[in-house]
Amino acid sequence: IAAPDWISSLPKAELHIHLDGSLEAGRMLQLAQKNGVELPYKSVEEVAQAYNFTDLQSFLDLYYMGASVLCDEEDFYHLMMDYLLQCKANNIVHTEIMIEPQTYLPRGIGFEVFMSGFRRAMRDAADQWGQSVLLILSLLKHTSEEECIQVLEMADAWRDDFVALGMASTELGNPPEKFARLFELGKQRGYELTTHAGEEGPPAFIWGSLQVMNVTRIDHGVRCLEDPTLVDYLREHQIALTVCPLSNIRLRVFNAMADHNIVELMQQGLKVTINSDDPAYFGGYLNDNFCAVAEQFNLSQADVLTLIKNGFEASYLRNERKAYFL
Ligand code: ES4
Ligand code: ZN
Repeated sequence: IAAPDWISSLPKAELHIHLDGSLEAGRMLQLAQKNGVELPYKSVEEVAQAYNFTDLQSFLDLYYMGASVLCDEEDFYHLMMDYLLQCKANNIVHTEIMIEPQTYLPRGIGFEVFMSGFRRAMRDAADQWGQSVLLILSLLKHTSEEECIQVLEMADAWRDDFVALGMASTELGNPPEKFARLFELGKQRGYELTTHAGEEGPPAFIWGSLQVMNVTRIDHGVRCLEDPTLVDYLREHQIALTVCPLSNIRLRVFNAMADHNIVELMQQGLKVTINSDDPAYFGGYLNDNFCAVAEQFNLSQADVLTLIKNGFEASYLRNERKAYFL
């Protein structure tokens, strides 16, 4: 579906994007060949056929396999630049990108390798078209808190490159309480705090994220509607939810777009934003996500503008920069 021109042409912010989730099949196959990495696909068509997910874990298995083709500085430059070119095409003037070092570190790829590639692409995009980017250090819930703390300490040498600390990956079986100490250490270091919660997990995991991890933003959070007291809390504190509509359909959080609860979330007075999550895997970048929702629910122009404005307001930009975009 092509996003209507008036939505596509509006400047937007994106707050929930995993950089590894923007690795397109064509680039993945090219890098696999170059680096001698074995993949179970021979063509872009075969990749597309394999992307038939039943839940979050079935996606994550292919997502980590895809990222295994990334090896050297140039690979990470291309990964970042490919996504930043999509930002330009989607009129995403500001983006906050999750970087997941634990996907690379076990293969002996250090911060200096991937951060050099990311920084170079970010500098080129800023020079060429003024792209605004902030990075989020995203740690993985399926790993131990001890390992996460080690990565947090490694990132001390790159502290100025990251505005926030976040968490992603397997939610079920990994409650917020598992990462209380990690987030205490993140807070001490002055990071903004966010986490995935309430995607597959229950409202209790959103409560725990707020009260134990002390986050000020929730990635997904769509299951909050099951707990009216939680909805009141999220509304009163205007905690932003970074909702990812196409992701939620592809991972069967909702069966179809018609069943998505984004309109109810907005009607409850919550600070909802629209994001792409893993666009190369879920079949759409930011404009496709806006378009799918606007079309399905016949959103008014005012609703779309509110969603876009929420993206800038909930961003981690400094107030002066934020005011410039608003
Ligand atoms: C993710 Cl959709 C989603 N949920 C949790 N973790 C993730 N990592 C990448 N995409
Ligand atoms: Zn995500």
